[in-house]
Amino acid sequence: MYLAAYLFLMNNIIRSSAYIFFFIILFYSCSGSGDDDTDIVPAEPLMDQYTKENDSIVEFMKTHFYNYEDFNSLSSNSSVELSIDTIAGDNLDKTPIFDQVSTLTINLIDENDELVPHNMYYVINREGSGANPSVADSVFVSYKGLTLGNTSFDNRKNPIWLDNTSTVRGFGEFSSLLKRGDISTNTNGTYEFNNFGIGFVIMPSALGYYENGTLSLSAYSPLIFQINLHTLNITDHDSDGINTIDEDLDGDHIFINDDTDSDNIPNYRDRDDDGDGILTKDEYDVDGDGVPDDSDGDGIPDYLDNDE
Ligand SMILES: [Ca+2]
Ligand SMILES: [Ca+2]
Ligand SMILES: [Ca+2]
Ligand SMILES: [Ca+2]
Repeated sequence: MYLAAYLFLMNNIIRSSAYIFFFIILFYSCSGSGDDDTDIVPAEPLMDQYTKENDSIVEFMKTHFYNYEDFNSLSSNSSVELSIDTIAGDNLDKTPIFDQVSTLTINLIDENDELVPHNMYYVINREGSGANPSVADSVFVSYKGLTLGNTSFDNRKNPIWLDNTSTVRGFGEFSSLLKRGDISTNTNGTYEFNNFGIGFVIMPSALGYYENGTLSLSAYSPLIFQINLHTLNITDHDSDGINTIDEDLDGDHIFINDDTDSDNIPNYRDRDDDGDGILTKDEYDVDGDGVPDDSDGDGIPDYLDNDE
């Protein structure tokens, strides 16, 4: 399975009835082999599912260790592949993952519009040397995806570009905690990355694929991703002069729910954000002082104001 291709279904399903509609269409079109008796099983309630999964993640972290000793001797231009095993037998003296992780909490909204904080647990083995990507940026990454049962469901040894707005939520959130590496060019013209960020994260399924199982992944699987963040690209998806991260007006890290002119094109894809017929790039900062213009002084910048 290819992570980027799976898009952002999880966020959409929880957030937007419009996208629930979209997903149902997709579901029917995928299963459309003439079987009209197929029922759609409603997704599990988010709060119950989270509680259950968080318990198993915590239990997993207390009973397992990772190959942390291998990360002590990292060379600057390479990584070490994450491997996880049970604390037992010869490994009884190993430090459990539970004692080594930090926690990042992501707030999701459930089917009743209630806030359900979701913990992700992570280890950063090497911070990286440059800037962090945002959750809106594109990242050049190699990665490995594991289940708690130690099945590898997705694996990229050679780095590829992924758009953080299109990966599963937890992947983008965690990659934004890592920093990019330095690029050096060798005498033969090839280039390599040095001191890039390396780490892994363990997340509940609502930050992954939730009820969407695949051939290699069962529904409601908590996920483990090891990510090597080689470099990044700051994105402006609609080329309107405003970076995508700055088009998330409510700052919730979800980009499809900011739509100033309610034309069903979210701002990060909309070249005329307020729908007044003037392109955002032509009214954002006409005087070039680096501050968005506000002609009528009403506190709403012109590019979001259709009556300035
Ligand atoms: Ca938003
Ligand atoms: Ca825009
Ligand atoms: Ca406009
Ligand atoms: Ca305007």
